[in-house]
Amino acid sequence: MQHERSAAVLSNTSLARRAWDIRRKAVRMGKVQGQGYVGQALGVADVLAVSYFHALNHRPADPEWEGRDRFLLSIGHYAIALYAALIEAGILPEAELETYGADDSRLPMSGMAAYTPGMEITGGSLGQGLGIAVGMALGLRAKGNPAFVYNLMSDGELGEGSTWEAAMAAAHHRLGNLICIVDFNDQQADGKSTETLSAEPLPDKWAAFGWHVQRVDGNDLDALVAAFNTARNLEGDRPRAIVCDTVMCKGVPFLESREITHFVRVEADEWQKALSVLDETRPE
Ligand SMILES: Cc1ncc(C[n+]2csc(CCOP(=O)(O)OP(=O)(O)O)c2C)c(N)n1
Ligand SMILES: [Mg+2]
Repeated sequence: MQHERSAAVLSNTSLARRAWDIRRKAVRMGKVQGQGYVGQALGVADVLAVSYFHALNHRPADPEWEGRDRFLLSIGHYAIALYAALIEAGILPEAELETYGADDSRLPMSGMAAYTPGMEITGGSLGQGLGIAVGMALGLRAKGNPAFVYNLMSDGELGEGSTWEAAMAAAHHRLGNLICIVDFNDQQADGKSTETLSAEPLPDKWAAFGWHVQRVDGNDLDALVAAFNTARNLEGDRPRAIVCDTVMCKGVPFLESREITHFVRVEADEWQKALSVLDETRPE
């Protein structure tokens, strides 16, 4: 099977607009429910924009197309971020945004594969995504399918032993079709990741496990595009990790500067305020 490219490759200016749109959609969903992991969504929006509008080979009108690159959301609590990207990509209709978190919605607050087109796995139990990605990458290779498997995980998941078992297996099986993205926002439920259970020096760890590794500013679109290009085009069969240093609540300064925690506190009147702040910074 040829690895045809069907996703539009856009300029970085357009990517900035896509990232902005993803942020705005995530905040709109948070406003609907009055809650949601919006700090994570704002932080990872650039990574998702580059994934869905530059790197992924996919067909929005046919989310189950066999040749698609698989994008696994290991972190089920980031579902609000992925829904925003799936809506932006045209995989989900925009009107469904209003149903976020409601009974019978296809957009439950934690990601569930059975509910949502484009949600490849049910990833809420942390530390499972990379193992599933290894199995998928092995399966695709066995079928002669040249698609990539992307696994988006968090820095909190680096403390799960299962992540490192999967990392070891990926290198052992020479899974050059596997790209693991770590959203390193230096936050987890108990505080800063580097103070709770540090995984540093993180690039050295991935490298020691036999992976090709890059570490980039995960809110820099140019750096992300370059890193994804390198990961996709790398010769050889090492699995590839991209550690993305991101800022929680990126793009909404009054939230960025708040004492950030896993559960960023957004007061009832602040959802609209956050939308207004974004509206002032809309890229062309
Ligand atoms: C196996 C497992 N243990 C605990 C949890 C509860 N939990 C949900 S999110 C989270 C924080 C994990 O760290 P990270 O994803 O880096 O947090 P964030 O950046 O979103 O603050 C925890 C402990 C879980 N979902 N799964
Ligand atoms: Mg984190």
